[in-house]
Amino acid sequence: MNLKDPKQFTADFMAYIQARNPGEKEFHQAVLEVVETLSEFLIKNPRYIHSKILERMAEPERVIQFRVPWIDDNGNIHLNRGYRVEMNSAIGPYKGGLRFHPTVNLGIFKFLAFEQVLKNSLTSLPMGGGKGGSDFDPKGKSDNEVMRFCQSFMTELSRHIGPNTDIPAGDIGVGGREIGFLFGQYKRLRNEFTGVLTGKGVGWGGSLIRPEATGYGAVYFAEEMLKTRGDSIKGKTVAISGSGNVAQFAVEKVLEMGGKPVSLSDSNGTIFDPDGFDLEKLEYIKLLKNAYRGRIREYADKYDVPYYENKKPWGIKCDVAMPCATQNEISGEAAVTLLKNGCTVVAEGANMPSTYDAEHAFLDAKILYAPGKAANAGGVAVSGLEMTQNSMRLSWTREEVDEKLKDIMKNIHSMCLKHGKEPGGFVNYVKGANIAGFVKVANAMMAQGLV
Ligand code: NDP
Ligand code: 2IT
Repeated sequence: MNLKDPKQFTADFMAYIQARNPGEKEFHQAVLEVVETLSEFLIKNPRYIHSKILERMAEPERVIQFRVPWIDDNGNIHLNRGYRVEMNSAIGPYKGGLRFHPTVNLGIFKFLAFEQVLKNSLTSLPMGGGKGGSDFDPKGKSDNEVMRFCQSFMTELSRHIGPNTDIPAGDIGVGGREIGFLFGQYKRLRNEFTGVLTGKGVGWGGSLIRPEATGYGAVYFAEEMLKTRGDSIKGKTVAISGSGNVAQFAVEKVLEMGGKPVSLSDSNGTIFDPDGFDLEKLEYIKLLKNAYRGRIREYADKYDVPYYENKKPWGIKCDVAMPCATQNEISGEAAVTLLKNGCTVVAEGANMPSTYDAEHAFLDAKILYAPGKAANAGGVAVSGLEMTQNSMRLSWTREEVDEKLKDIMKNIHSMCLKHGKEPGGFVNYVKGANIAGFVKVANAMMAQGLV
């Protein structure tokens, strides 16, 4: 390992990661984005290098992979694969979402878990990092099929999790319905009513504002960034991708703050509403996506607005872009288009939605660019608040939780400024978030010895 030149240090470290984790391209990308912003800091603080902290952080403490058999409504047997990557427990029990999507694999869960460790550290709450899920596709399945799948999945997962060990939550394909089925099965197997999952219904241990938290938090973060340039969301045109949990509540908060959200998408295409959404249109979107589980194209039919089949929203002229669907949804080319069209703020609601090239295009253009681990930390932060409420056996009001969420997002923003400000005043939020997130976990690992 080269201990003098940050670029060579990064190259050496990545050669090690690639050799050790062959073929896991999303994991390589997530580690690269961290190492290249940390290398200078590490060279100045060699104690972390000598203790092999980064190597240890990039090696999951435990990986669980299991078989998930289930029966559909017609009596046919199906087989899926379940995963839980327990990445790091230096500052608290493993914490992070479950993703049900046919495209997942171990490398994707490792990237998500690696990011989660740093994100959870940024929230200032005592949570380690983990991630899991399955290649099960909830699309087109009946409620009973989803329930049987969740019960089978939890039957194995329940051996590995617990309110002081590992606390899963939702992510893509896992919302309130799935958390309910998973919780019910855990409770039945263990004969214990505990806060083992977050994102629960408010009537049975869930926190107010948890469904809203990721989208709201990402908009609060965008507002904090704009403040540094004496500006605000008010009056800004905002292009949003996705149409699930994060995207819907990003739209809601942008509207509340006087911005103009104009797009949403799903894996089939993008809708563009030149007049912007309003609360009534948003109600329709929520009904369409959450109750009918329909496609976003149906919005374009109803409101007679353009629908771009198989396209993402990044060709739409906007001031602010909020990718809220999935990883690598902004290509380098799309980033250049966004910049050319005058976009000056990118706040990532999704995890790693910008490709490596897109990220570097945003950084080179010196726009206000917030990586997911900072901008979307509001979701897991309110999950942390849900855990606190469960432990205390009480529940806070909407206002109390929202106030805490705002404070946490502001605090993450301040930490990014502290560690990411470059000579000349530009704030590299990627660097800021990575260093701030790393230091807390690294110091805890150093204090706890070689484990
Ligand atoms: P949802 O399942 O509610 O919504 C996901 C949305 O993204 C859907 O519109 C979906 O379209 C689209 N999408 C998913 N996969 C793909 C794909 N491969 N290609 C194109 N579109 C896709 O998930 P969330 O809103 O919860 O999650 C969105 C993002 O936010 C993810 O990156 C997640 O990791 C991240 N995140 C979520 C948090 C949370 O609290 N839920 C917290 C922090 C980050 P379709 O219906 O066609 O699949
Ligand atoms: O990516 C994420 O931060 C989440 N999916 C939320 C995790 C959580 O435990 O609430």
